[in-house]
Amino acid sequence: MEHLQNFDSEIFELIGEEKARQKRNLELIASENFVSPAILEATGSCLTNKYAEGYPGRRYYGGCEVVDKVERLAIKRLKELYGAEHANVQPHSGSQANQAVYFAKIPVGGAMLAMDLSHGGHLTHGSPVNLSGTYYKVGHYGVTKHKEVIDYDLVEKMAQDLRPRMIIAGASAYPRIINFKRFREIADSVGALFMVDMAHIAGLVAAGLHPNPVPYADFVTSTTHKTLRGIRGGFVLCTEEHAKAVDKALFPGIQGGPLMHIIAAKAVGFKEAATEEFNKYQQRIIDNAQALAKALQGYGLRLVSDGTDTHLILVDLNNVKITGKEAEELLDRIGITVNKNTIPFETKSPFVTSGIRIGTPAVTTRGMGPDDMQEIARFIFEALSHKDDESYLDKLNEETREFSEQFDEI
Ligand code: DSN
Repeated sequence: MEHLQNFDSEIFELIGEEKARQKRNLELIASENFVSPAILEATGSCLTNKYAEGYPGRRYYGGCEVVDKVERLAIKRLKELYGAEHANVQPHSGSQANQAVYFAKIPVGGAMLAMDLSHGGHLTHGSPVNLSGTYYKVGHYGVTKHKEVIDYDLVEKMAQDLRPRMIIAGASAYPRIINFKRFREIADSVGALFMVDMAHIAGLVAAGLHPNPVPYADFVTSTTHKTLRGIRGGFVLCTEEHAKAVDKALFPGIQGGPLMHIIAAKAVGFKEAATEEFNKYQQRIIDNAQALAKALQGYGLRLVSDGTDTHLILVDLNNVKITGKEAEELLDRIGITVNKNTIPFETKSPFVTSGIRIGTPAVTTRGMGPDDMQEIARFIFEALSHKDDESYLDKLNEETREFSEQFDEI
């Protein structure tokens, strides 16, 4: 980065500072990961210079013959990865992928049924503070009180009452496998369209470790950067029947020019995700999450739904008398990064919360395995139990630094 260093030492130094932070800390945010050097190189390429509004072969600018090939390759790889009929690789984010599907298919004032944010859903699934909750009439389902798994009977009942235009499955803090077949049956029973937002589990799905929603859903949206370990961005998959409507809703509906350097980097990520090595990596993510879940339970911590089938764990902190906000700050203090998270039937505000969400994709990318999860669980438990003991926290901070140094640089 010599040009950057020479021209803008302030930004150069801040990038260095962030790199050191990423290397120093134990990154347990379930939605974060570290991309490969090949993906970083594609992102930093000259493709950023090109405007290409439109789609391959149908652009509003000249000079698109090369970026057309890039986008076609990304589309081909993505369709093959998930067995989809149609793919749009232009969404700048998961939010915009979702918005494009809504804009294509739900008239303003129409109804959608989606998972409640505090039960693990997502802001863009009809939260009142999001565009989706402002433009549409929204019903929210959740998890059962006892087992804390999706209440499919409730989904069915709400679908019959609400008669939504679209039912949405997918979550950002749900540790269990989602039954897409059941959702499809419910959608069919009320004549609703069915969308799955698989952002969190896209890597697990690509590796065959979580059921693929594509055979069941009319639309599948995703980000590219969580378990999938690609560049930051989004995509939409759909059946041929809805292809034109989705493409039109994305551009010119809600976005302008596609980010061609990002689309190239997405294509590299899809190539990585089609390898046997990637499948093994995804299995390690799950093994690590399950090892960490067991170890945390061994320390008496309560996990929502009693464990995990995926890459993430939701810890209910009520029985250790600490809020999610305090736990997030405390763990930051010892070099462990997590996020506070609401839990089902939450009683605290989203700024405080009763839980933390923990994910294993990033630490798995750095080469950590199930034995290392025992150590991470110990760090977490000891921090939570010594929250007012500054010298103990200093000691833990030193221990996590030494621990982190043993693993791959990112
Ligand atoms: N921000 C993402 C997450 O952390 O799950 C969802 O958009």
